[in-house]
Amino acid sequence: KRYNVAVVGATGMVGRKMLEVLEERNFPVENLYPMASARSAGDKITFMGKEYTVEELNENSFDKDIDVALFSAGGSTSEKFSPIAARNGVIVIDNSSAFRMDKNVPLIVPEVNPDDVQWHKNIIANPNCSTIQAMVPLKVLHDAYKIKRIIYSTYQAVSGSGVRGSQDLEEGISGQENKFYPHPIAFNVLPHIDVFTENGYTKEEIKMIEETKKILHDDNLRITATTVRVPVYYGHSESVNIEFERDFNLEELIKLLEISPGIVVQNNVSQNNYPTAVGVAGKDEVYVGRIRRDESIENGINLWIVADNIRKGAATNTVQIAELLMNKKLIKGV
Ligand code: A2P
Ligand code: 11C
Repeated sequence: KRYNVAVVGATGMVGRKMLEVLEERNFPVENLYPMASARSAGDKITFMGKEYTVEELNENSFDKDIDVALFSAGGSTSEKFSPIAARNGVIVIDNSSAFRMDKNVPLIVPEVNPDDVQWHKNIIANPNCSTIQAMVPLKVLHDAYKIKRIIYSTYQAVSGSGVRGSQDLEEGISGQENKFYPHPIAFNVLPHIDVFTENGYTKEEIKMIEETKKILHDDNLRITATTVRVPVYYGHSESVNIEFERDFNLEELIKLLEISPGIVVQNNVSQNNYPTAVGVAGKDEVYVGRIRRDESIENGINLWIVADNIRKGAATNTVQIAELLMNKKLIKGV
């Protein structure tokens, strides 16, 4: 079977990567419909050796026979157009935050909660990038030792803010003033991602906390987070401290991570071997290292988790959800 696929936001940073990942993984695309705003309508893109013309997204875009639409054109575009697509029988996989916490919308990391796709009502959400990469190893450990509490501290790349974030870093390095972030990002570290809310946390921190509970199906988890922007172009790094209900054997815990799909363990510190943002750029797996007991508490562990935020954090995870639908025979196809 082959599938008619729309990519909404096909000219953006994530949309372009989605096209690249679909091509790399040989997704059986029958017809491709690249969509974007009026600004880039008419632009040409090449996909699997064929040339396509970018269409302007509008109310009638989903009148065609489209099986699945991958959306990455911002929250307001998703809010407006995903329901229109869904009503037309298109399955939307949405990379924005618009529907993630909606009770009728599954929030999926394919290695973690694949069975949740079963109850979709034509909209499926792709989690926030910093949540996705944490979920892959944490699910394995939650199943084995039952997580009680998580402390997330993140070191996130400027590409998470799109083109304007990367520009601020590049221009800042050459001595120009910051235009996008509230402070210079070049040679600096900003404890601020997305907007601040009433309780002093940022939206990014709240996303990590709430999305973790939804994906791991556990509202009792105690979670706190500090999310930080660092002057790195690609790759989010996370220091994750976990307290378990049950005791664990460190060797066994490392083995469990090593044998789990989607994870690469780089944990040989005597060889200076640990994951770095630059080292994982362009990779689809989640990398884990610096695995060590937290000796200040009973059943605690520290992990260093790194992944390419545009790939596993966005484009790859979205394409994997489409593959999951295909493998579970949940999309029609032609
Ligand atoms: P366009 O290139 O026409 O502006 P990024 O996150 O890298 O800025 O990319 C955002 C993507 O979302 C782009 O493909 C952009 O298209 C698309 N986009 C933004 N606003 C809209 C909109 N109102 N309708 C359709 N596509 C949009
Ligand atoms: C960042 N995590 O690094 C954000 C970007 O909810 O999809 C992703 C925002 C989102 O800035």
